[in-house]
Amino acid sequence: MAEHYRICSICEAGCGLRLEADGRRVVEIRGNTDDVFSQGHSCAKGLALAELDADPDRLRTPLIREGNGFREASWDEAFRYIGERLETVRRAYSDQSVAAYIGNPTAHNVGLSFGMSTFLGALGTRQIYSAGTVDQVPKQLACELLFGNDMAIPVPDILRADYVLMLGANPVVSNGSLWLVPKVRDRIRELKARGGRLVIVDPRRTESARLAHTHHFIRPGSDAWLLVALIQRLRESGAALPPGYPIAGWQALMTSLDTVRVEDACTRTGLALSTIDDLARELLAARNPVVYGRVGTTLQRFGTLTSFLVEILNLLLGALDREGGAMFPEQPYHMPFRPSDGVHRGRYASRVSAYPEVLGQMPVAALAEEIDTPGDGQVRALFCFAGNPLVSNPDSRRLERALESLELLVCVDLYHNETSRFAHVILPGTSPFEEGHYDHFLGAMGYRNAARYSPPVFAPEQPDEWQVGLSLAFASRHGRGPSPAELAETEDAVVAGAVSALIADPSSGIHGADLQSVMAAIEPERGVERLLDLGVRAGRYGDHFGRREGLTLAQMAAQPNGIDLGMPRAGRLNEVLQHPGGHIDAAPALILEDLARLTQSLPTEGLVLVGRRSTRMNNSWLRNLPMLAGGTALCTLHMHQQDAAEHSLEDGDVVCIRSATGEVQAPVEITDSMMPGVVSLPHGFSEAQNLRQRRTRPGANYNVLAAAGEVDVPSGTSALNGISVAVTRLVETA
Ligand SMILES: Nc1nc2c(c(=O)[nH]1)N[C@H]1C(S)=C(S)[C@@H](COP(=O)(O)OP(=O)(O)OC[C@H]3O[C@@H](n4cnc5c(=O)[nH]c(N)nc54)[C@H](O)[C@@H]3O)O[C@H]1N2
Ligand SMILES: Nc1nc2c(c(=O)[nH]1)N[C@H]1C(S)=C(S)[C@@H](COP(=O)(O)OP(=O)(O)OC[C@H]3O[C@@H](n4cnc5c(=O)[nH]c(N)nc54)[C@H](O)[C@@H]3O)O[C@H]1N2
Ligand code: SF4
Ligand SMILES: [Mo]
Repeated sequence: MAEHYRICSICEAGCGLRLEADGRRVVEIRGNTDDVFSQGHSCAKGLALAELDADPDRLRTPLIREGNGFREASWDEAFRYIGERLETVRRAYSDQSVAAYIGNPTAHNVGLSFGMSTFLGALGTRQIYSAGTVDQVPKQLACELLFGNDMAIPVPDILRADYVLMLGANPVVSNGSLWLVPKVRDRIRELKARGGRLVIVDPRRTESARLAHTHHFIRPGSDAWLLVALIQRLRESGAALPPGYPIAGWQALMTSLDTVRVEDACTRTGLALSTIDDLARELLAARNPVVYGRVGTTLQRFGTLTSFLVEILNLLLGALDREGGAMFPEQPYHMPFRPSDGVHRGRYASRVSAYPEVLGQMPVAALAEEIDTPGDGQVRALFCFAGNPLVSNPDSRRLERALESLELLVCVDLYHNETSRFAHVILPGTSPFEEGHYDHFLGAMGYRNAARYSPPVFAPEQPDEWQVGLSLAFASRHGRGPSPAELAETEDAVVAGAVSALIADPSSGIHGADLQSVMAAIEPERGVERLLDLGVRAGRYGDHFGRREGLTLAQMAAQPNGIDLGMPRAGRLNEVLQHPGGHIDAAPALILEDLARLTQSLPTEGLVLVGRRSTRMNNSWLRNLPMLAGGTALCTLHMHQQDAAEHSLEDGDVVCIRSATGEVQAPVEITDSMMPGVVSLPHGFSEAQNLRQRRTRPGANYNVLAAAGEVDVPSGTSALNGISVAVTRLVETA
């Protein structure tokens, strides 16, 4: 038996795990109690990683479509097939007829993420889509507008806060999002033990709400009304923007907000005036208040405006960039900021519905129509990296027909999923135990700062995902996969490019260094680890290649429990602000315009649908592992007793849920945890069979109900929460 350490790569909590292995087989997994960041935390999903690793249904060989099925193929054959088809499509149409979709796990897989980026660079297409526009892009756009920096995302300092107002987030189940907070239950208990309060605003009394001091129901999509009302009430009570924030447009924003009537906020949110007054009073009285919003505030009609107002409220409370407030944590890896050359939105638009580009991508709301609408620039080929858009994106039925019509669909995935039923080639991803792990994308969003890296537990039995990305980049140029020497050459060129970029970057620790000596210094690391070593050593805690004492990747690898880097530092605004004037922009035109859209919008009528997550799934995957069967992973429609009575429904009745876009079926679960008038269905399920995941549990695909055209206008992000639905009984209970 051998003991190994591994950071779980499934979600943002990044739990440190301790594995017992018998040769190549992991026989036991436990949370690592010595981990400086996660302190022993783990959930059922992390513990099921051994099952995932050993799962016979996990893909291990490339598959090529043949008739109605797939046949196994060699990597060489798969890359040649892809290279040739890609060439045919580009010749027949154009570079813009090739699209890519970036799925959520790429954010937790540094090899895949960096390899894929090289490939996307080689493609040169603007048709780039990602799970971001069914997730966090509104928050990133809000930060881009405010700070000129979409990656400057404030995080609640839960260890020092004494009042946390949380909108549309359920960290007890999700383990935090754009906020790395393993063991959140303990953090909430500690907050309460020191006399602090967690207040949750959510149309469902969630698992987190049960631990909170107070919970308030809110009508879906109406958080912006509440936030404006709170800002008004606070100002009426004498609160003013604390001095010291470099800010432009504050007064202009306040004048615009004054057009909203607090009484209207009550009608829209369903909150009593006295509740809003109480919240305002409590926020004002708190010493260290902080406001945080997540999926419920981004995946809705006013995602950008709501995310923006969360930070405006944090500013008014003096919480932004202050201890106990909404802070900007740091990570070892040097993540270069985007150039501060204006807001990265609307520099071009999508072909069919003219959705503005957002942070270099197209909203997924445009994906199906870009594929199924003929004309110049029509998408004919799609590369899908660790994603399952057929289940996670809106209007699944239309997207299904669109995917079926593609001339080339390539999926890189651990499993055969709903989307890859229509693939021409499926390339298997590496088992999590066969790749190194470092949270490069989200590392600067921790509840405290830490340096943590896991090397691969086992040597990969196939090309790792970094190599797959580089090989695809090679195939897109040469029509075939690379030889080992060509792969090494491609890798060297990519690494040299990254070194040059850091040398040219004044914010990196190796600004102006010599290319050859840096290349030589990172030479001992291989694969994507070479890039990680580079980024760590050039970063905030790095050794700057001998310019000072500091971290290297090897040092991090030598500390399997991680290295604690302390509490987030206050006063980082000047570092993160990227607007040319070095100020916060409180009144961007996009936000002022959207405020008008809010006040002119009509309330949603009738029953309204929102989503929920289960501890035993991660979005659409992990539905197949025996350890994760049962429990809370049930695809039921949660409904309040009052609504059930009005619809003559009983617990367990199978209902048809109908929206303007589609219909699905699910059993009803009557519960007082729902706000009357709001029903909840988890996302991630589907009815599809034949997925080569023999044990997958079927269920209703939520996103069949979601209209592609319903978006948060500034960001194009899909409004997947707050869908008007009709619910009718389908089958009598037995
Ligand atoms: N209605 C509704 N829809 C939603 C949401 C919601 O709340 N409600 N949430 C949205 C959110 S927040 C997100 S992030 C998206 C997610 O949307 P997607 O990213 O499109 O979908 P996932 O279900 O995360 O699928 C991930 C796929 O990656 C594969 N995979 C996992 N790990 C790896 C790996 O290391 N390598 C490779 N190659 N493949 C891997 C899995 O097998 C799975 O097939 O869904 C969104 N959709
Ligand atoms: N177990 C598990 N963990 C996960 C995932 C998973 O699928 N399963 N997914 C991971 C991913 S990709 C992400 S992005 C995170 C998401 O992390 P969270 O945002 O914490 O997760 P959700 O559970 O979707 O919480 C959203 C909440 O918003 C509420 N809500 C819906 N509409 C509204 C609204 O209009 N206003 C308000 N105030 N609330 C609303 C819902 O009822 C729900 O409770 O979780 C991550 N962690
Ligand atoms: S909470 Fe669960 S899925 Fe998330 S990192 Fe920890 S063990 Fe993995
Ligand atoms: Mo997500």
